[in-house]
Amino acid sequence: MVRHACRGLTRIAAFLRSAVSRPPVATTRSARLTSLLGVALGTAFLVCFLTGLLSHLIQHPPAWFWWPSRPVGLYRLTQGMHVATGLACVPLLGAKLWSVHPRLFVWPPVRSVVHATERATVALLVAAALFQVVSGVFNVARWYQPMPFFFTAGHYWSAWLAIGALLIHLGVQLPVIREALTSAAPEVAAGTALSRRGFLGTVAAAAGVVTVATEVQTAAPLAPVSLLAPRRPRSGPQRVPVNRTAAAAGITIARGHEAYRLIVTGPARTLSLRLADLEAMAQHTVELPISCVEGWSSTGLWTGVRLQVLAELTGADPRRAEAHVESLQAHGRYRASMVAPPRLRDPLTLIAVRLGGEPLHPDHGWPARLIAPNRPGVLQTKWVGAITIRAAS
Ligand SMILES: Nc1nc2c(c(=O)[nH]1)N[C@H]1C(S)=C(S)[C@@H](COP(=O)(O)O)O[C@H]1N2
Ligand SMILES: [Mo]
Repeated sequence: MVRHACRGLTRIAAFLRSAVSRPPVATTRSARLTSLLGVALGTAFLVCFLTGLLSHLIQHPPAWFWWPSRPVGLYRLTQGMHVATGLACVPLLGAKLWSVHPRLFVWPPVRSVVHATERATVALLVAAALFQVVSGVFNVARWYQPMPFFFTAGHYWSAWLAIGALLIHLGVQLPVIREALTSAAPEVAAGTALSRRGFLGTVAAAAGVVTVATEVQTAAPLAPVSLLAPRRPRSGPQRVPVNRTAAAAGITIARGHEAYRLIVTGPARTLSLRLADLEAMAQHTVELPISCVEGWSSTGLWTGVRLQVLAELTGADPRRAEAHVESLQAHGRYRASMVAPPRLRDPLTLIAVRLGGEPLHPDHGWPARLIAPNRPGVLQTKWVGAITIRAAS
């Protein structure tokens, strides 16, 4: 793997050297190369956009939206694809920009109104695409200092800018793209250090290496080559990675603390449950992944009480009930989440008190946490202190 990556980098370097030392490549080959790269980049970008949009809808569901509870690992797959295709865009975008860079600086900069509009669209597309890729990589690396804005909102809205600019760009360039892709591939000029096929191969290899080296944070068997992944699937206490630690969330309740109560409020009555009360209720064990929006995921064996049972105890009709689950954590964006009707009565939806047969580690949400099938990690609330059950509208 490393040897392949080194060879790939050497080839890219040789290619770039030959590129700066010679005049821009012949027009046909350049247009064809740009078009081929465009197809690869466009495909990766489209998959990334759609899976990202899906993730956004799951986290902020409008009334018409419905996301199933099965298969339990579907979000793990779609979000894995989102991060994988996003990372593949890094080398593809670099290569694409390189292949057109002489034309980005043509003189005069504006020839007509149409030309000016097209250039403005390309400028917007480049800026939005770079912003997407860079902010995404920073988020996966959990490096928030360089982002003085709320990551999710910035990443989401710039995605719309990028896709809009991309559609306009495609519309304008369609004749050129069609011509470039349908005409016979010309011979590669003698003396070129690296052929077009070699260049494309190198870019594909780079995209593959970057993707695999990061994405295997999801696939345990590939963990040893996961050089770029900030999370390993089996790292962390109880062999599950931790997103936010108890200390970082300001959770002060110590393990075994007698003061803990889970307050469950429903239509007929309010329950105040000690940890021992929860443990005395019927326990169920389920195998479910934590699937973080950052692309890492890890399967755990969770044991606890069904949320449906708690809802019924407060006099709610579980067919219509929804739950607002709140953390002991006082502040922070992910301190609460909603569980809508079909998922609330799902037998796999638990207020878990154990992970891998042991009491939850404080960083995994001791004394109790929510775990439900097929949803983003941000909605799997830790350190649950209060649950409000009400009839869904
Ligand atoms: N109260 C609270 N719950 C939370 C979070 C949080 O910041 N606060 N982070 C969420 C996120 S983003 C993820 S990915 C999962 C990770 O769970 P783990 O740390 O047990 O792996 O917890 C979720 N539950
Ligand atoms: Mo997360």
